Amino acid sequence: MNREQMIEKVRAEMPERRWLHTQGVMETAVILANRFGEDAVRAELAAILHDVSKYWNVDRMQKVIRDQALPAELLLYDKELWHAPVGAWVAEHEFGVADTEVLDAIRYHTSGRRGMSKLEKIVCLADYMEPGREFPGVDKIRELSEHSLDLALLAGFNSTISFLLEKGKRIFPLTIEARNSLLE
Ligand code: DGI
Ligand code: FE
Ligand code: FE
Repeated sequence: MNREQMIEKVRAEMPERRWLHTQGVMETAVILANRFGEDAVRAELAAILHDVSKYWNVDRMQKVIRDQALPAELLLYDKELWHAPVGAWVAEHEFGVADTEVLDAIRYHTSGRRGMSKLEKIVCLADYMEPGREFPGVDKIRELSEHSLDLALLAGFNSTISFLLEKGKRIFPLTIEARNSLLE
């Protein structure tokens, strides 16, 4: 599948506003890749696909998690986390993506994890700070991203963790590990 076909197929999976978000993540991921010395084509590919299953219903995501033996622990945490590993599976099996690092960038774009690759960090950070994003602290994240991928991403995880604490929600262990790992 070529880039244009992929874009059309992803676009058909989501409402227009999510497609606008995806385009913002694509542009931002390319800028960050060029800034921090990563392959912009792979960063853009991961960005195109990162939210491909965001609008799947819960049953459909649960089925992929169970049938494809994705980590069952996910089912104990917020369902907002599920579209990332499910998306990686879809990217591989429905879009023919074979690059495991691109697949991991999709898989960990929401939760993060310990010892993230540069490509994983870029996609995760682009998702936080694309031009359409508005939340308290996003401008600080954009500012930090001018110089430091790690400090900007750390600020992103801090903001998510604070948000989850405020809402009284559980925090997926990989997110805690991602934050600790950036602090080390
Ligand atoms: O899919 P997007 O909206 O573009 O962004 P995302 O994939 O980063 O999803 C973020 C949502 O996931 C955000 O509303 C917070 C929620 N979430 C729930 N539990 C956790 C979590 N995010 C992280 N990083 N860790 C969690 O434990
Ligand atoms: Fe997402
Ligand atoms: Fe996203």
